[in-house]
Amino acid sequence: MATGYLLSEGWSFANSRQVAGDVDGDGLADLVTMHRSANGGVIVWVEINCASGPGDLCFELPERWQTLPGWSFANSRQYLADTNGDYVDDLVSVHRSGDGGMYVWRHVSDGSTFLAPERVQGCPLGRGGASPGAGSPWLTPGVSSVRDALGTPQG
Ligand SMILES: [Ca+2]
Ligand SMILES: [Ca+2]
Repeated sequence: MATGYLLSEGWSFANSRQVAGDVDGDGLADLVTMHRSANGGVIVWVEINCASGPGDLCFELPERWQTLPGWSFANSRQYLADTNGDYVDDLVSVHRSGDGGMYVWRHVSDGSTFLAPERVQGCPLGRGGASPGAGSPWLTPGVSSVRDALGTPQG
């Protein structure tokens, strides 16, 4: 269970973003909060859905699932998607690079934490207006779409 929630982390609306998805694989949508760290970087918190049935609304106290000390809150955006086909949503980040391009990362959920971010896609500087597609210079060689880069659900 998380400790120091609100007090030590100083949660604020302006310095946080939320997304919802099933990150522990129980079929219920959980809340994931990306929060700007006071020391720079981003901290990822998860509130597990503990609803017991239809009409019940329950979220556990936030737990810190990941600390990303070198990441910029202002220069990144996060989404949830199952990138490896295990029916558990993973965190997907798009982060601006130092040269103005951007990279797509995935942070696979193991059901109780997000594993170390893995870069799956690079979108270099100077491609503004281009549409990623098969053969696009946006994509890693051998990858025909962003969906392929992130993984296609199995089974
Ligand atoms: Ca869940
Ligand atoms: Ca997954």
